[in-house]
Amino acid sequence: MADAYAERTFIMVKPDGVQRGLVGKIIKRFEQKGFKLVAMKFMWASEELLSKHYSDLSSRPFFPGLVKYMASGPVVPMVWEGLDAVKTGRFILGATNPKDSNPGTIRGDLCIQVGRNIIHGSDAVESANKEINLWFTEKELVSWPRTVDSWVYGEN
Ligand code: DAT
Ligand code: MG
Repeated sequence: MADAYAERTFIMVKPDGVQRGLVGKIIKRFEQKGFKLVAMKFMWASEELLSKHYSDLSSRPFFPGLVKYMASGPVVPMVWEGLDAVKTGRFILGATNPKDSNPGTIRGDLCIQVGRNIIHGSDAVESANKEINLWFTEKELVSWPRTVDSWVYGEN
């Protein structure tokens, strides 16, 4: 398959998404779109890891609250692969603030408050690579052939 189909994005169900029982619903949206799951785990992340994950936002007033919230319960970090996975992933998530997220998006349909917006998604290929390497080891990233790809991408 073409290299363009191998773009990867880092998606994570946040603690409120886990507590509210939305993990399956969120996974389903990426799965049914046609993206390929290449890594996933269930873990309780440390404040240290989360501070690294959100290091770009460290000067923002909401940063301490953000890290505390993200460390308040288990999360589900994942890597999804496919054509334009990063950009399309952001569309599937919807705008950062749920009041601006379109209906049909995860945030538009399933949450209300910016500080409890249930899901993270990488905003660029570069940040996706940084985040994937922060949350997963090389061994945990599973490259696998998928026979349905010829139907998803039309190269049959
Ligand atoms: P995104 O998660 O859409 O990439 P971001 O990277 O700008 O958004 O911010 C990371 C998270 O921080 C975001 O999902 C929710 C939280 N956040 C952003 N702006 C906020 C604000 N003004 N008040 C409280 N939390 C905020
Ligand atoms: Mg972001």
